[in-house]
Amino acid sequence: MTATADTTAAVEELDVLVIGAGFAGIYQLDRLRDLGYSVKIYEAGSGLGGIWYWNCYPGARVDTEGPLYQFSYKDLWRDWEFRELYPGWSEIREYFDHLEEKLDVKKDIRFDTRVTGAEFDTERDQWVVHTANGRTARCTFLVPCLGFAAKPYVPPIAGLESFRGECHHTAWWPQEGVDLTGKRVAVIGTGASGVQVVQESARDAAETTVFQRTPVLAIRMGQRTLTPQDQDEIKAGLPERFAYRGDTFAGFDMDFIPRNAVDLTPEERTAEYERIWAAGGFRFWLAIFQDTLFDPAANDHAYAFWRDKTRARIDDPKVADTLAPMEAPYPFGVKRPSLEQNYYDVFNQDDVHLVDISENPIDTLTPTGIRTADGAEREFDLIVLATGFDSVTGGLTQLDIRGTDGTLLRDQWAGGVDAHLGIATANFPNMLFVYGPQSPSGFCNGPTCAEIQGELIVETLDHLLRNGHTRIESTPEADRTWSEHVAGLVEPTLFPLAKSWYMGANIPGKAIQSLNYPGGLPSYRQQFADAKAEGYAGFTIA
Ligand code: N01
Repeated sequence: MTATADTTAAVEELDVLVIGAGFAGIYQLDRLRDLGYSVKIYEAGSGLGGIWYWNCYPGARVDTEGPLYQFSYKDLWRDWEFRELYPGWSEIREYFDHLEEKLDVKKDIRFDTRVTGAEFDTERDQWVVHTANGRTARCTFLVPCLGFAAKPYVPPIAGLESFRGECHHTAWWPQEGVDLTGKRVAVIGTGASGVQVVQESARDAAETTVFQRTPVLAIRMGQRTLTPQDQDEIKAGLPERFAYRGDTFAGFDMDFIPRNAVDLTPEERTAEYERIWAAGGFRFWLAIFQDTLFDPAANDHAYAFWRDKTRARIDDPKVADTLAPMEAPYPFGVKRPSLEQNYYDVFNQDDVHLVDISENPIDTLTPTGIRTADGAEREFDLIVLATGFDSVTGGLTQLDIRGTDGTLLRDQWAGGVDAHLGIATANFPNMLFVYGPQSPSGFCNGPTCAEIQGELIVETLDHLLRNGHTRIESTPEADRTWSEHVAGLVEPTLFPLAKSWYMGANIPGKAIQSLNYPGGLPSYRQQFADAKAEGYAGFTIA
């Protein structure tokens, strides 16, 4: 990308520079501005929304119920209604317009301003931050709010450059959109993004071919348009649901059933499965029996229920074997189970084809299409790379951020992340990241985390600035202890058994570790509160 030089300003001096104008960044800007600090957001995109600015591919839609996918503070929810239970990206962008109307944030955001790097000035205890358009800022505190999916992953597929049709990664989708009508579309990747594109493509395109390496275990969304009566009920219940979401594992209004699947009779178990399945959404994942993500036997029960529900919708047994095999391809729920509306049904259409690339890998892209190892060549007009992200850490490590000893953050973390409380790392003082590595981030509903973890960071910054502190840095010991704590929490779970982005295993060569805090939001809040009560234990403050 070429950046237009921004030569309008001299060096901008700030208390806090926030990177990213998604939920987390907007919360930081608004709260810190209220407290009287000088703060700005630098945002690479041209509009608000963060992930919802970049991810505008066909079918992009949130997997959280809309009413819970919004801020609870400042009564911003009182005059906002999502039209669908699971809103699509354009409706979510309307929500960000609503935030602008209420909070007037844009005046303190520099759009089209991609941060490229930063170094710490130890003389003045300031970050010196650089952007692609030639701007420089000096700030006491740097607060990256990059989200966990800020660095798209494009696998090294042979011949990628030779393809002469259109080819887009889902997270670099053209803002003006791409009309699928009448096209021959290939979708590579079947995570949440792939599932959503396939559903749209199956409706609009002439032919859709899905290249699947590992089956996604997608669950029933239960999408619906919300009626005026729904809206009234939602409004009435929201304060309670907002209050509850901070006490749940993942920041939703649901939590695990405090019973073990293995202790129940088959009839009791099935009755519960049917109940949560019918309710839809993430309930068949985050409101399931508490042993599901720990005990292989419990997990097998959940998988068998999912498999039977799913296979019943697929006409061709061979296709069913690829999409929903009799044996679990990995434990249920340890790769993210996307929500689907008609994903499995579309494979019954004559114009939707499935290629199992675990058996028959992609050999190369050609100028006109894709050749697989069996020699078959298929022609396409559009190839969609739904191949995911260098998640959680990639957004930070792609920047040239240098610590006090000159080390780049990506080099410091090359062998794995150590980040005290998931907000800071030694050698990089005054940089506190929201929704970052080793915090609840990818395991937590975004707006919940932006508010709850975000407020903990706002309080920390306010404490420092109000008391004239100019420097905070986590100690290497505290970073290591937190990492060991995270590793200890994930070890008894089934998460390490799948090659997922949760474990960094989707990127060749990336260190394998839990990138999110697996202890749940309440435990995370408690640990933060304990550290704070002990005068920010694990940090040196000057
Ligand atoms: O990415 P993914 P995503 N050759 O990493 C395949 C959030 N999100 O963008 O499983 C062929 O899940 C890869 O195969 P495998 C959500 O948290 C939310 O879909 O590694 N295929 C996989 O199928 C989600 O979890 C929403 O074998 C290759 C796919 O690409 C996260 O973002 C919507 C390959 C990547 O799946 C990421 O989702 C979208 C290769 N070389 C995203 N490399 C909603 O809320 C990778 N793949 C709705």
